[in-house]
Amino acid sequence: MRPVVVGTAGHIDHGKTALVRRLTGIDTDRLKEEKERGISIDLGFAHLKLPSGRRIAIVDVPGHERFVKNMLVGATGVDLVLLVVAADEGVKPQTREHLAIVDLLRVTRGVVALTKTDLASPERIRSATAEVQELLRGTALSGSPVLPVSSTTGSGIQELLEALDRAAAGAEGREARGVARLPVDRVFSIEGIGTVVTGTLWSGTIRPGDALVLLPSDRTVRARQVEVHDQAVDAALAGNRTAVAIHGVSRDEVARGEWLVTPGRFRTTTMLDVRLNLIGAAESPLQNRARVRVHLGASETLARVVLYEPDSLAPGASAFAQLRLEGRVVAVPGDRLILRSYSPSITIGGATVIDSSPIRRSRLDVAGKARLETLESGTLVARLLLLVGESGSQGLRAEAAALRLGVAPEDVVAAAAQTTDLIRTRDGRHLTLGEWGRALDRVVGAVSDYGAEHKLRHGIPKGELKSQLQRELEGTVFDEALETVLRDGRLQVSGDRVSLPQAGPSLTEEESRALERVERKLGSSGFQVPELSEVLKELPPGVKPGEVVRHILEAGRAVKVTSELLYPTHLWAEIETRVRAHFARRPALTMAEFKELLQVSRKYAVPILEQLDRTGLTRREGDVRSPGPRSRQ
Ligand SMILES: Nc1nc2c(ncn2[C@@H]2O[C@H](COP(=O)(O)OP(=O)(O)OP(=O)(O)O)[C@@H](O)[C@H]2O)c(=O)[nH]1
Ligand SMILES: [Mg+2]
Repeated sequence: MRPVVVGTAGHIDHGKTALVRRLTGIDTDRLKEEKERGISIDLGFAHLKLPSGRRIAIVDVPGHERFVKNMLVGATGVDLVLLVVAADEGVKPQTREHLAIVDLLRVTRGVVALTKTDLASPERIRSATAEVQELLRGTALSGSPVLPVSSTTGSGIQELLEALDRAAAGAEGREARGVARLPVDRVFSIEGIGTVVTGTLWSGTIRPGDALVLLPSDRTVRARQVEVHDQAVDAALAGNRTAVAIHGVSRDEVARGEWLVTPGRFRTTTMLDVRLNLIGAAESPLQNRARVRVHLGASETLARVVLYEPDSLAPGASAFAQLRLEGRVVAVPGDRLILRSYSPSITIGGATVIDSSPIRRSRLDVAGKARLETLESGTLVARLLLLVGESGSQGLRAEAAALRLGVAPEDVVAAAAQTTDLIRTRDGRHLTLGEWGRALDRVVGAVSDYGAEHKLRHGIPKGELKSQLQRELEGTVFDEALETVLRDGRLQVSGDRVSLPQAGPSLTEEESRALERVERKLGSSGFQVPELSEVLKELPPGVKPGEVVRHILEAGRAVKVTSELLYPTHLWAEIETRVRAHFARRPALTMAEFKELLQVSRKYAVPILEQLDRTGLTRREGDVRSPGPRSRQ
């Protein structure tokens, strides 16, 4: 069964706490001051088993107008509201304010308890019932059942339990998949256990042993023990009133308003783009740049409201706006928050988070407005396409998209599978098809540009290509794009070099003639090859010597022994054949023997032998060479 949290609401002294005690046997007024003054000040917590067997948690809130900010903390995360109205007094200011708050938080299920019926005449009970029904009209709680009860005599309590059971059965569940997110509404410490935080788990699951982080303070902690309904559990699920004993912080380092979340998955922000709704009962229009109190989860943060369109917003109206917060908050699209005026603190409206990492701006252009409209009410596929499009060639991972869209990563993967306009890279990035096509074109284009610029080279080394494009294409995106164009035959690779297919180096006639001449020269005097610088002197003015040498080497037409000695490949092969033949007869090769073998002077013999050592055909041992590892192949 889905966990359900019931929150009380209603005017001071109307009997919320007495009713909770009657229902659960738990006195939620724990503080000494509450006992002394006979009113609730802070939140109280209880739980109960309904007739169906369903367990529910109850958050009892204070009705006093000075403690509405505590009520707000209690109301956040509530699935079902238990609105308490005393029959003898009827609807009062905080009846209205609390109702407005739960309505702004989009709590859509409710039960009204008309309390203190033992103090009211049947006629009074009837008129109070009608008054409440009238009040509910036009809110999400319109049509909720109104049940007359007395906490003193117990009359109507059974019927109320049954009504709660029916309402709880229809409550929507929360997202137990995905990342854990719990607004901390209470912190205390227990001897021998340490710091304990409590709250309603908004999403995900928390298990003993989980690594978690507190935001915005950014403290890493570990869950030691997890409790739901005062019982240790293996896992608290989304929707559970949860107590977590945490290791890693002292009681003084945590406060109400922080979030206990999965590490590395949430970013705090000081700006939010929202849909703002001013309540109809607001006393005056909301002015652009007004300073307000933003209540989100258990947090309260001051902010300025930047109204994008009108300069002021009339009571009952709604508009896109940007909240510039004075502190950091943890927000996800779809989150609902409450706005109260700075002074006096009165509830003036609510807002729904649309973009939790917006750009700073004061006006919306047509495109900006269309974008917010899509993010607000587009399909998940449309919203995903929009964000992926904005991520460019970086791409957007499912987890990051999920947080920016306020859904579970699985939903992002499913949405991505529904459209042919996205591709998913091997490392999990989503790119639009257009962006992917551009990435492929960039890779091919860079190779083609390189070929045009360096006609004598056999393509561009992969590493060089990658670093050339690193500003435009993220490393893994590059790797996969290159692989794709190679597979599609748009490029070819030979060794480490990438080139256009069939695009050997294209030489001008002059260049190829020069090249031939150099090769002929190098091969014209046996093993005593002429010095390279001498050969290159004869090149015509338009041909670059360095390019010619690189071309010859890359084409495998010569072996470089020193910067001055290039041996045409057929000559080099002959040298190696002679050395192998020598080792077939003798175990060692002296310098004198080698000079004899090739009919060359020491000037050639030394560098050639060193090259043979380097390539492993020979191994130097003092003055003689013995067969190297390659000689056995
Ligand atoms: N006769 C009678 N008295 C009630 C009933 N319910 C509550 N009371 C009394 O009304 C007073 C206020 O009740 P609470 O339950 O503290 O009211 P509350 O709504 O929790 O008040 P706050 O938390 O301060 O907003 C107490 O003295 C209760 O004993 C009822 O059904 N009948
Ligand atoms: Mg109370």
